[in-house]
Amino acid sequence: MTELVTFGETMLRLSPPRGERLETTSDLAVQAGGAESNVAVGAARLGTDVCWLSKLPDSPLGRRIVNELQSHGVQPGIAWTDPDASRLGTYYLEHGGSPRGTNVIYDRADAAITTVKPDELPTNAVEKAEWFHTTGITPALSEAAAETTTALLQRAGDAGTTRSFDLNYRSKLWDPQTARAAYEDLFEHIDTLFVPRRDARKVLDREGDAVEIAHGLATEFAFDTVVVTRGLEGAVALHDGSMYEQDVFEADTFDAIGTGDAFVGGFIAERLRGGDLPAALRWGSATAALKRTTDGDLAVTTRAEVRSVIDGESGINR
Ligand code: KDG
Repeated sequence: MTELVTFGETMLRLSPPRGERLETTSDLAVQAGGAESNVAVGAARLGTDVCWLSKLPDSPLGRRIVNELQSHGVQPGIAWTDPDASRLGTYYLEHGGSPRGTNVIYDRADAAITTVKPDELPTNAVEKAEWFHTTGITPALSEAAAETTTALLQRAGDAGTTRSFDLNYRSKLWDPQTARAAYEDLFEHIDTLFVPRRDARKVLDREGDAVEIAHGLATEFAFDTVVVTRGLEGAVALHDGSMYEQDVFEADTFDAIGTGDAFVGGFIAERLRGGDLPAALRWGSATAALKRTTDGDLAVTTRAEVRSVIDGESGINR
């Protein structure tokens, strides 16, 4: 039975090799990338039965995305569209290096998902699953995507499915005021909120440290669990009145994109296996550390590797 369902846009990620510029490169690595499918892959690789819902053009490009995600064990629940009437979103990623930042360029306007409707998706998967996850990127894509996000969260809630939401504010998609209003409308449907501390400050106008932010949000919106992530300073989680803290596991950062999604995938996978909050934070943090060591959006890892990180074992395996 499907344990976890995620919903959102997946794009083709096109990136030049490190040290090359988009302006001049003749090589682009082609990979699948999208916050909600990144979470799906992270959890599937750890043994969770996962279905990812999306809308894609029925073209070689749409099938390319599905093939890649399926290869990691994710079951697709796709509304396929006429490829002549819709398109696949793409994003370009140019890796940075001090003093030049990493640059993301979206080319996703009018992608197939911008016309998504709940009834063209296999929403019974959401009702039957134990957990439903989506992010604050999806409602930024279009009115239809925002309405579908609300409808799926409502259906999940009515069916008793646990619902989680990662704020994932993207400044290239909308402004903080519009995003905040949309997020706050969704909060009544959310059980577990993941929120990067910088987004809580910038978009939700929260002050104070991560612990104060978690308490403030849990009190105001009655979340069951609030996880505030702090980049390299680790994460805190408030659940049932108790606060838990988790450091990051050290890792050489090869590619940071997708780290937050890997954390969420590891966290949900462990909660679904019956792990408590501290265990879920450890699994999230260790999965995120492993993600940082590899190229691409996806946390291509195994349970054994995550366990080794948690147990402090690393080095050469022979
Ligand atoms: O969290 C990683 C995402 O930012 C990346 O996969 C692209 O989904 C993406 C987005 O909308 O930024």
